[in-house]
Amino acid sequence: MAQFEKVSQKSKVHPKPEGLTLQYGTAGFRTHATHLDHIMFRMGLLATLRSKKTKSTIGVMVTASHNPEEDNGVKLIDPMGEMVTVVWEGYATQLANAEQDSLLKELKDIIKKEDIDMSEPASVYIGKDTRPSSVSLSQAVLDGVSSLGGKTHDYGLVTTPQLHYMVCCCNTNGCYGSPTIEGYYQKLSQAFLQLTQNALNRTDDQKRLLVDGANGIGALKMREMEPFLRSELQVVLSNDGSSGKLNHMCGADYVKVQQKAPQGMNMGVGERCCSFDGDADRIVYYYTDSKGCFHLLDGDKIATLISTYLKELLTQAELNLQIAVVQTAYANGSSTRYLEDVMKVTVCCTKTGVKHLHHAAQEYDIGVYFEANGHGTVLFSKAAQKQIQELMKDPNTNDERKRAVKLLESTINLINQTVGDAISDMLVIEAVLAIRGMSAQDWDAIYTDLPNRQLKVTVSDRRVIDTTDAERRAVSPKGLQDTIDMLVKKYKSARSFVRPSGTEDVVRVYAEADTQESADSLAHEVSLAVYRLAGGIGDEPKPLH
Ligand code: 16G
Ligand code: ZN
Repeated sequence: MAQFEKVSQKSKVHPKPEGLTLQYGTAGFRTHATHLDHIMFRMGLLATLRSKKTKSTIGVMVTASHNPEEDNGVKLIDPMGEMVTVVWEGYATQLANAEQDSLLKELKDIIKKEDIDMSEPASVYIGKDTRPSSVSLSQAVLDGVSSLGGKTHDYGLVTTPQLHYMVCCCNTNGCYGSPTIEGYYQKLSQAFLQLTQNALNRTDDQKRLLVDGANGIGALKMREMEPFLRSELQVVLSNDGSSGKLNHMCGADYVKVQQKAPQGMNMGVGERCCSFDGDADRIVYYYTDSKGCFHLLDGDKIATLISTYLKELLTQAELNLQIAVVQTAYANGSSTRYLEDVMKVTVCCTKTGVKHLHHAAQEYDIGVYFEANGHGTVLFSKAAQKQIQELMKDPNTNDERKRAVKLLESTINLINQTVGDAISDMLVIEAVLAIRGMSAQDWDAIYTDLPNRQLKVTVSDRRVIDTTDAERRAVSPKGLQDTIDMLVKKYKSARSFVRPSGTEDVVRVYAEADTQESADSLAHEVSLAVYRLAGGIGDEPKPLH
C-alpha cells in the first residue's frame, strides 16, 4: 500500500537508536531531547490512527513541562481535551519501542486490533513549548502525521492547556469556544472582566500580581493576554524568558519543592505572587510576611479557596448540586480535615497523575481537583451546567439568586475544564480574591498546613513497591507498611506513605507531623525503612538534621 510506503521511507529520516526503550508514563514520553526524534515521528503516526479511530481531531503537545531545558517530551490529547486512554498509552509504548524493521508490523497490528478504517480522514493539532529542541521535534510529529496522509494544524508556541482547549473547541464544533489563541484570550478575559465587576473599590495595589513565568511559554502567553484584561489585573512579569533559562531556579515546581521564592522576583511584604511551570499547566501562589517568612499557597489551598467560593454561590443560588474535592495522598492533612469537617464537602483521594483526578472529578456535579503541586481545575457536569443556564433564564429567579447564578456562569466560562491551566486558574483565583475582598494572608489563614517533608530513595527496582488505597498504603515488600505504621505512631498528627515515582527511577517518601522537626525525622526513618526493605542502593539515607 502506497500509504505505508511513505511511512517506511520517512521513518528512515527519524531512525530509532537501536536498543533504546522508553515508556509512555504518567505525563507521556519524557527524557533527554536527543532521544526523542523517532518518538515524535511515531506519535505523529499514532495520533493519526487515533484521529481516524475516533473520527475527531487529536492533539500532540511537545513539552517536558517543569523538567530541565535539555529534556523534552510528548503527550497525546484525546477528543474532549482529556489525556489519551490507557489502552492507547500502551500502543504508544509499543510503537515507540519497535525496532526500525518492525515499525510497520506494529503499526498494522494496532490498526487491526482497533479495526481502524484507513480511508477515514485524520486531523491532528500540534503545539510546542519554548525549548530549543521543540522546533525540530514538533517537525518530526508533523512528518509522522503527513506520512499517513493526515491533516495538521500547527499552533506553534502554545501552553499545554491552550492546546487541550483548541482540541476540545474543534471537536465540540465551537460550543466550547473558538479554536484560536485569540478565541481563548477572549473567552477567558470576558469572563474575568464580568467577575471582577462584582468586586467594588479595588485599588491598584489589589489588582497587582507578580507572576514568575518560569522563563517559559506561560510568560509569552501572559504578555499576549495582558491587553485583553484591560488593567483589571496588573501583571508584573518576571522570569519572562528574555534572559534566564527555562525552569532554572524558578517556576512552580522549584517553588513548591524548595518552599522558597524563585530567583529574579522582587517581592514586597504581603504582595501576591505566583509561579507557572514550564508549560503553564501548574500554578502555585505565595507571599512573604512582615518577618520575611515565606508562605506557600499550593494546590490544596487553591482547591479550598475555589470550592469554598463555589459552595457559597450554590447556597445563594439555591442550587442543589453536589460538590466534591479530589485530592491525592500528597494533600496536606489540614486541607482534608478543613474541607471535610468545616466545609462539609465530599473529599475523594486518587492515585497521583492528572488523569486519575480528572476521572474521579467527572463523577460529581461539580468536581474540584487539584494536586498539591498546583495542577488542577474544576469540572462541571453537563446536567449542572444546564441547571445553571435554566435558572439564569427563569423570570422567577430573584435578584440575589440571579447574581449568584451569573457569577457561577462566568466562573464556568473562566475555567479551562479540559485540564489544569495556570493562566485560567490564576484568573479564577484573582477573581475570587477580588470578589471576596481577600488578601493572600486572609486566604492563607483559612487553615494552617501541617509541616511536611518529601524525600526520595533510590532502590534497585522500584516496582517491588506496590501500593493500594490511592497510594496511601504499601502492600509490598513484606513488612514495609507495618514498619511505617509503627513509625507514624511515634509522632503527633503524623502520616506517611511511600510510592514508586511514575516519572523518575526513585521511590518517593512523604511525611507530615505537628512540627517540621518531627516531619523531617519521620521522613528520614521511613526512607531508611524503604532503603532496608525495598533494596536500596548507594549510601543509606542520612538524617536531615
Ligand atoms: C506527572 C503528572 C503529575 C504528577 C507527577 C508525579 C500529568 C500530566 N502529570 O508530572 O500530575 O503529579 O507526574 O510525578 O499527569 P512522580 O510520579 O514522579 O511523583
Ligand atoms: Zn506542566
